[in-house]
Order: sequence, then C-alpha cells, then structure tokens
Amino acid sequence: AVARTLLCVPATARAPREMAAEVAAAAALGADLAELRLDRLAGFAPRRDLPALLAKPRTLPALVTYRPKWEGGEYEGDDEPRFEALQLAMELGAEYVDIELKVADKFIKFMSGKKPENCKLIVSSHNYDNTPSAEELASLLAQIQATGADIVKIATTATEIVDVSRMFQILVHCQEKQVPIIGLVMNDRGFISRVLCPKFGGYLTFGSLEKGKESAPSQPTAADLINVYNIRQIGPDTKVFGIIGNPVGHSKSPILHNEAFRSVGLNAVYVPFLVDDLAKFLSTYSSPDFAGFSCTIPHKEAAVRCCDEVDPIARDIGAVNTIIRKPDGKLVGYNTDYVGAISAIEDGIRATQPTHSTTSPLAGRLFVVIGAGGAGKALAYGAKEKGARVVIANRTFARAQELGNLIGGPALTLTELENYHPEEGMILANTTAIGMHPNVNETPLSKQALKSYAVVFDAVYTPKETRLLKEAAECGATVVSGLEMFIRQAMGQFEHFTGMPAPDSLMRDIVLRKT
Ligand code: SKM
Repeated sequence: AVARTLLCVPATARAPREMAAEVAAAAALGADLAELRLDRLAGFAPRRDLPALLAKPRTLPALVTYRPKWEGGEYEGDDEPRFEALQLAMELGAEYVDIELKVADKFIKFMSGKKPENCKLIVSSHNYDNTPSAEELASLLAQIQATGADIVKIATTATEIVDVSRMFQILVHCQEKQVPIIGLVMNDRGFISRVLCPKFGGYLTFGSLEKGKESAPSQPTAADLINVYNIRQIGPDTKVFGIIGNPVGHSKSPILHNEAFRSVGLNAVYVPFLVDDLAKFLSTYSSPDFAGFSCTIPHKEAAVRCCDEVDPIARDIGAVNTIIRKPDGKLVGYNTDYVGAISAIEDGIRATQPTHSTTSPLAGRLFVVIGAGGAGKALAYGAKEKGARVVIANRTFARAQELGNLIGGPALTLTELENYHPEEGMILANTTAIGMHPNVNETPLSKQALKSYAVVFDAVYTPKETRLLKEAAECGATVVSGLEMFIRQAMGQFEHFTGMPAPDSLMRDIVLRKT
C-alpha cells in the first residue's frame, strides 16, 4: 500500500511556550506532525528550551528544523552550535530532523553514527529563485540520496505554473523507486504542488496554523488542505479539476466545486490554477488526470482557440468558461456564463417587477454591457438572444466596436457612457473586473450616471456587494448580484464535469454560506 501524504504544520512562534501551544493547536486541527522552526525562537537556548519543547508525551511527532539564513531561515551563527542543537533534539526523541544539503555531509560526520534508529533525517534543498530543469532536478535528487538521507526534501520556486509539472515528475519517479520525498514548489504559481502532492506520492505537505503564520510563500492553511481540498482523500486516481485565471486567488470556485464533488462521492479535487500562458498550461498538464477546467479572466477568449472542439453557442459567443477533457484526450469548450448571467438577471427583474408574461423581461429593452472580454461577449450574446437592444461600452473603444459589430449594436467609450441617457428603464451589466477585490473602491460608472438605469447587474462577486451595486441600489435600481451568476454558471459546469445533475440547493447554500 502507498503511504498517505502527511500533513505538517510549521510552528513559528518566537517563544518556546507559544511554540508548544502552536503544536497543540496543530494537533487539534488534525495535523500529523509539527515542524519546530528553532531558528524562529528569540533567545533560543537549546539545553533549556528543547527538553520542554520535546517533552513526552507529545501531542504530535516533531520535525526539528534550525534553518540558517543562507538557506532562507533566521539562524545567523556557526554550524557547530546549530548541529549540537539538532543532535540534542535527536537525543530527546525528535522523530524527524531537517538538515540542509549544503552541510549534510558535515552534519553526518559530526553525528558520527550516533543518529538514533527512530529518527529520520531529512536532507533539504531550497531554491528561492526558480525551478531547475528536469535533468537538474534529477541530479539534485541523486545528490541528496547520496548523503544517505532517509527523506529527500526539494523545495523550489515557481515562475510559472508549468514549473510544478517537473516537480510532479520527480515525485512520481521517487514513488516508483520507493524513495520518500517532500517535493514542493513555492509561490502563488506553485500552489497546486501543495494540494496535489498526495496524488503523486509526496511524503508530506505543509499547512499553516492560520493565515499569516505561513513558513513559506503561498503555503495554504492546514484547515483549507483538510476541509476545502480534502487532501486526506486525494490519491493516485483522484481526478484534478480547477479554475484557470489570472488573478485567481479571489475565486470561490474551489470552495464550491470541492464540496459539491464531495457531496456526490466523486474522487476529484478542484484547485486554483494561476496561469499566464493558457496554451502552454494545457499542453503541459495534458494527462487524463487533469479532467476539466473552469476558465476566467483573462483567458476565456484564448480558450476558444485552445480547445479541439467548441460548442456552437460558445463559438458564437467567442468565449469559453468550461473545458472538458474527453476520454480520447480532446479538449471541448463550453460557455455556461451566458445562461447563468441572463437567467439571473431575468429572475432578478421578475422578482421586483412581477408580470404574467412568458416573454423575457429583457425583450425590447436597452441593455448596456460594460466590457468586451469573455464575460462581456456572453452577456451581449445572451441579451441579444432575448430580444434586447444591446450597447457595448468599453475603456478601449476599438474592442467595444469589435463586439458591437459582432452583435449589431452601437459602441461607446466609458466616458461617453457617463452622459448616455437615451431612454428610461435601461439595464446595465458590468462584465469588467473593475471593483473586484482588492480594488473594492473602484466602480465603472459614476453614481450620477447610474440614475438612468432601472436594473444593474455586476459580474464581479467579490465583494458580494460591489460599489457599483451599492450605489445602484441607493439610486433605486433593481440590483442583481454577480453571486447569482456565479452560482448558476457553476451548476452548468458541474454537469459538464461530472455528467451528473448539479446539487442545486447545496451549491447555492455553499456560496451563500461562505461569502
Ligand atoms: O465563468 C466563471 C468561471 O467559470 C469561474 C469564475 C470564478 O471562479 O471566479 C468566474 C467566472 O468567470
């Protein structure tokens, strides 16, 4: 049987007593072990502090690390006192001790065979600049193995998300050879390495005790690893889904889809993919394991070109927000934004302006779309389908014109939109990222101009109430939240991903509960 990936919480407090409390908190969270970062302790005195930190019975097995400055830690002294502290930790029964590759031979000589049987030596290498080539990683691995390490640790830095695939290859290789390895890629672009390493057989992954207590860039919290990403259930057969975007950190899709997958017992995980180059991403993560993707700003239009087949409606819209890998490996693109957004706006209008008519409440109305990107195209297409007269407004006029021509409607600049008021009862839909977290004070249109609209929709859903929606409500307009579109497009996506009906009320409940 393959050993499951352990969850390690780094304890990084400045005082030993607090560090011990962190370990207890990590145990309560469900961690498997805690890393005692001795270099973080202020005024650390090994003979005084270590016996207390490692006193038995302990709540969790201990991984003892005393990281020097030259390897990204905080210890500034000579090797000798550091080695003595690590040796003492071993004598006190630490289950794991970490030593940096650069001094591993020296440390092992220092120990001169006195390493206790039950202590595992981790030999580590940290690269804070980049992720070396596959060949260089393989040679680094061989070098670490040659020291006699019990466990190999390689941490690199992602400059692009495709770097992580080389780390996955090393993990898979080590799994075949039964070499225990911790292989992680730091930075926001390396995030998936921390969640998906259980799939590829990583020995452990780090999760912080809470936000702000990370011991490395973009370390998730232990609670998110367990509760959002469900890492305890991730194994070699787990299918990977995720949201491709840039930025992507604000997306609620991981929270939503992971819980929805879990509710139907699907062996799948859903992660954020921070992607710069969509084509390169898709050709790198091309195995059947990477089974489907959501696609958000700014990649929805490029996604049309990257798919092998595109659903006719998505092709007409010119934007794809859902990509499925078929069993034959081909990528198929769909658009679930259009139905999600339009139905949300129609229902929003019907709720405040009840009618018995079965025709769309958008029919015949002047519908202004701000933005001409992927979401803008979906809204413009959808509104036109429902018989609205569509106007496109965009910061870059040429893009507005392009979409306007496609849809058969006029184009405006955002400045022109400020004084645009040809009639009463207009509908406004923002599809740009203006006002999205963290730029919550931004808004695409002045409050003064909002007075001309009867209905205002914002595709931005972080925050839940954008400045645009708040000001529109103050002007008396019917407002429709981007969350409603978000929920509905995700339901469509779930059906494409799983072939099962979406758990509608659960998905709605998750989004409303967690936002
Ligand atoms: O079209 C959706 C996409 O599928 C997911 C998403 C998100 O997670 O923020 C937003 C929209 O672009």
